[in-house]
Amino acid sequence: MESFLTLLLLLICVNAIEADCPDNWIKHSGQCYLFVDHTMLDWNDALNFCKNFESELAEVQTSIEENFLAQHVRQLGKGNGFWLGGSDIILEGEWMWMTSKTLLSMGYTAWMPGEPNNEGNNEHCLEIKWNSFLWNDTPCDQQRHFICERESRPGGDVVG
Ligand code: MAN
Ligand code: CA
Repeated sequence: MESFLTLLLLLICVNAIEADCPDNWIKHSGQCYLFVDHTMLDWNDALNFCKNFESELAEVQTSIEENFLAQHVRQLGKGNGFWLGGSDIILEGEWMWMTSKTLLSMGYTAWMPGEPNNEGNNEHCLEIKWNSFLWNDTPCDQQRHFICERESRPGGDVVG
């Protein structure tokens, strides 16, 4: 009985330490990610969805993060891309991560060859393609899956 209680206590503690992402979010490198693949929204609605969960559309800083996203996008996309938090809506051709307000040109990028091409002069939002995992600019009013991202908060969502 005593060892059972010890084990129970241990499990509760471990849970409290690890449960720093909400249920159904995936933890990676100190961040929490939600891959929304059950519905599709336009870019603005997707951003608002993320904000409702104290998160933002995902911003990609490194090839490690890109590879992590790619793994999940490949499994979940089934023919549709996912919105990321990049846009050139303010100034054509100047791609910006809209939450951190950093220029993509200052950091890591993974554009598909030939992108961004601003097809029809109307492509101002950034999707990660489901099959190549690379980036394309596409009209912001299209419907896509999307990826929300927030910092993980140690002990912040304690379930234990
Ligand atoms: C489609 C769209 C465009 C993209 C081209 C690439 O037309 O997805 O955004 O640039 O394909 O061929
Ligand atoms: Ca394009």
